[in-house]
Amino acid sequence: MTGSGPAGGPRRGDPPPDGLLDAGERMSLGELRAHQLAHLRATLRHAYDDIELYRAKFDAAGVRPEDCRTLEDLARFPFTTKADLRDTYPFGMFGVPMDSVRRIHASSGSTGRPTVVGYTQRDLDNWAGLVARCIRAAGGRPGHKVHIAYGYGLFTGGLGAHYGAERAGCTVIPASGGMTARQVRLIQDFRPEIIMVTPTYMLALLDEFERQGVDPRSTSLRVGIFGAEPWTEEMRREIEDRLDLHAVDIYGLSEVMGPGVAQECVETKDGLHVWEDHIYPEIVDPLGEQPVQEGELVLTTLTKQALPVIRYRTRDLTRLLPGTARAAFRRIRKITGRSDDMIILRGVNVFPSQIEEIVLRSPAVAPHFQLRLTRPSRLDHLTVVVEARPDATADERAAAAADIFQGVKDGVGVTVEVEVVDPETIERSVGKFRRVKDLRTAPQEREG
Ligand code: DLL
Repeated sequence: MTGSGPAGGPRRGDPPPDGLLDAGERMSLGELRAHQLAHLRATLRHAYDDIELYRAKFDAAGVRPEDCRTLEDLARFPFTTKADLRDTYPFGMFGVPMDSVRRIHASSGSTGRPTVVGYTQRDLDNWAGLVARCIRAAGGRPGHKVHIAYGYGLFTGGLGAHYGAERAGCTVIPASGGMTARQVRLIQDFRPEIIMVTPTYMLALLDEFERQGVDPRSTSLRVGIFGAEPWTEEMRREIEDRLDLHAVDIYGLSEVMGPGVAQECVETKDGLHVWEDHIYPEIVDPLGEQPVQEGELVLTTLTKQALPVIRYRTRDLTRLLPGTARAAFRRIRKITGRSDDMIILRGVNVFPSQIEEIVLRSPAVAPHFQLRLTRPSRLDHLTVVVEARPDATADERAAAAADIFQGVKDGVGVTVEVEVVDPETIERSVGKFRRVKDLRTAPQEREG
């Protein structure tokens, strides 16, 4: 879907009326920079005074909070990584007494200890305010119903979206993830205008609509706010075409806050505005740690009390772009992948999103695919396993396999095997989907 939007919903070129922008969004660039510097200095002071790990790191690097006189001085301070949070598990990086912590979330962490994060009441208020801002930027308005299918629980997706939607004056339908058939019935019966869900689970919901004989384009949904995992422009087109809604991107991570760190505006759909009045972005070279235009996103919180983070290495790869729909806030380009998701195949860096672009161009296959990494001999071998569309003929399936093989060879520069499998044979996720299945017996050291 391009051009004007679906009937009854926001249209492209329809920014929120001025009355719907909050005070942070109305700051001029000069006001924003002054606000950032004041809050950055206070955050560095808070981290140094109240959190042992930061004091040790700053001392080791020979910097003190008062050395930060301009925003550029932040580059003199040490980075924070996920390992710092793991090493101080569970609460060692909290900067306030435990009785001021109102909520805890944790990221599951595929290996080892989870990372635990905490929020004061003010942190929760700020978070809800930022998610509300995201929902308005996506076209949400007071009175809209928001179906939330991000998981509730320790994951920040469900509750983060929930309080933001309430703050935006919307009616929340807290569906959480799973029970796909029921989700579809709820959407039919409650008629929400907005859905917040991972893009891969949206695909599972779409299939379920079709299975129940419901045309997804006939639903009440007008806006989808998709995040928690990478997704491509090709995926946006697929979802917008099948659902007749605006698909916009929301970014965030638990260590920094949760969903709502950055958001795409519906009127431009040109990358995600970082809400810089609360979070300060930098881009560094993932290996050399030098500032660069394109590389790893590094984030510093400016207002957080319970868990301030200084120069957090997100591992997410993107670039910073000037503001558009919200002029003072810089944008990040859609995240193409994480440095830890990168597969190095015979010396070539391969990201799952590159394969997604190619797979989604093939009309005979469905957007459900997985990458299987094996090591049959001494060399790694990548198989793209992708589902056929239900109506695809054997010839069409063979042609799709050949197209994907050639597309990956020409576009990415590696030789892969392509297996087109029957519909409904690849596992579905109800939240974040693990695109890469690593079946090598001795996994290679991953970058990052
Ligand atoms: O995924 C928070 C979230 C919930 C964001 C709901 C958006 C919507 P974590 O579980 O800590 O938090 O995972 C954070 O997920 O570092 C990225 O690698 C990835 N990620 C999140 N949003 C996007 C996005 C939540 N829009 C990690 N595009 C991040 C690409 C994303 N990757």
